[in-house]
Amino acid sequence: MDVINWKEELLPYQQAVDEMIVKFKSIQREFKKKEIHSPIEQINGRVKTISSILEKAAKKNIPVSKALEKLEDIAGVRIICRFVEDIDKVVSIIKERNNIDMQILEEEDYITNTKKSGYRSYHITVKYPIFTISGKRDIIGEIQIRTLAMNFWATIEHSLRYKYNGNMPEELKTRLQVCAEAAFKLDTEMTTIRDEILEAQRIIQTKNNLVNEIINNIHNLHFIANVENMNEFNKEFINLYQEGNIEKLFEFNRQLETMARLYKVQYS
Ligand code: 0O2
Repeated sequence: MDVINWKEELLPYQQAVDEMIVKFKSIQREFKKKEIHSPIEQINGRVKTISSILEKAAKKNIPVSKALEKLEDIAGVRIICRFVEDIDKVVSIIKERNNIDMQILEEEDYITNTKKSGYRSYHITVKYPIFTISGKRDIIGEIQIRTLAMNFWATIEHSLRYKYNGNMPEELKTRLQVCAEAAFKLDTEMTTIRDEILEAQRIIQTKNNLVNEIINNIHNLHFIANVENMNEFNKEFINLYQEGNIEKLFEFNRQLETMARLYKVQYS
């Protein structure tokens, strides 16, 4: 059997993970910029470790030489959502891209069909094309979509599963199943105060965007238009910010925009 050059073989998987992360982060950024609730809360990705590949191949009776070809989650991206309903939105977003920049091969809904362990998550197996210096390659990867609560449970259960290496005591399994139900109950309860949470999120986002605009305007007026009394504006901004009155901040920004128009400052 040829020696596998793992470092080289895993490189395209890393590229696929990196590219997918960039794409999902862009979607998240777009929602935030438009001050719309983003169904994507966090994005993580990883290439399976060599020991985890070997372990899974052994578990599934796959020869090591076929592991890269047969295992479908070597490239893995995880999308974490705030609410259970957000999972459907993320799934729709991915489906819209089907046959455009990725191809959906399989879907597994472990939310409706909860695993015996208590595991909940939505899995989408995709074929993702990448372009390397040797040409085009299709990488098979798995996108896992779950809520913060589901992720909390899965992370804890995963480490315990690892600790017991397939021999988890029955009592612990049962307790974990109870915890999984409690996590799902938390998700359901959170949904009932969803509007309240979304409103809080929107206020924070509006304020963040406004502060960025003000800083940008002050920066442009000072460094591009060389407007002199910007120190005064800066102080006024800090005072208004500390006062915490968003309406006054909006008014202040309008003044800056009027000045910028006067000086015909180019926005960056
Ligand atoms: P890692 O370290 O996260 O990559 P399976 O035969 O069920 O193990 P298969 O056939 O590839 O795996 O399909 P499936 O069910 O889609 O599972 C793939 C991944 O889902 C797992 O990868 C886990 O990440 C996650 N997963 C599935 N079931 C469970 C579970 O009961 N508990 C936890 N915590 N995660 C689960 P790996 O390779 O097991 O692990």
